[in-house]
Amino acid sequence: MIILNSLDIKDEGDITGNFLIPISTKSKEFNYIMAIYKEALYQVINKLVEVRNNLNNKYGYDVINNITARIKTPKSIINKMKKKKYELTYKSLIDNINDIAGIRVICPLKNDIYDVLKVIKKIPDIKIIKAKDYLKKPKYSGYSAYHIIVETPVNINGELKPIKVEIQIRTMAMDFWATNEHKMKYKTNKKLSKLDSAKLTIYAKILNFLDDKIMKISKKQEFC
Ligand code: 0O2
Repeated sequence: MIILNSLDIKDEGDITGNFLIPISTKSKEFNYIMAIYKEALYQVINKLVEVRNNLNNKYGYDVINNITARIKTPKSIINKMKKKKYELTYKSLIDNINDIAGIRVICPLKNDIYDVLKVIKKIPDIKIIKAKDYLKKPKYSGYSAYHIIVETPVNINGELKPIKVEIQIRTMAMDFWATNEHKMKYKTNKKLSKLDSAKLTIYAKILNFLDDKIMKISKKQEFC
């Protein structure tokens, strides 16, 4: 059960204003921006918990297994901005980094992902501004998921401003692969060998194949 409290955002400046100064992750501006994204994250999670309850009641099984969320760490934000060669200003951060607030929705099967998407599209106040279907076209690494960037209105100094939140929707199999691959690739000091990377890509393909096969059996059962 997720229990969420709304944040009290204090007036520290204007998020849409001239945030053209260099980023300092220890500054009050940085913390202020993170607080705004936290508020956006809370709003979207609350809506997704409702989606989960409605879908689970409708279908009588867990269409959404799990919802997790995080605010990107300052280190990860700066690394991504450097890697993508973005200007290290607050404006650039807000304009370019779409996953400061990130949510992961885990479903049992691929078709559940599309059911969840259909419901998200109907949520009032949630606007999908970008979608990437890595189910139809997995990434070179083998990574597969459905990504959407949504905007949710956050009250900042009495004005509603659209704030971006990334939602990654994966099957349990995709999540198993991505979580382990991410840990092996980025969270240890040892570099993964080319051979092991190639093996992981093949294993992603095998899992994708199994996802399809199990979905087919599950669909057949529905019509019996
Ligand atoms: P972390 O640690 O998960 O935050 P955008 O600017 O939103 O259009 P972006 O974010 O550059 O595009 O790329 P994309 O592909 O939409 O999303 C990137 C995120 O997807 C990554 O975030 C990962 O969470 C996940 N992802 C993408 N490719 C892979 C992969 O090959 N393996 C794994 N395990 N995850 C992947 P970050 O910021 O890289 O990391």
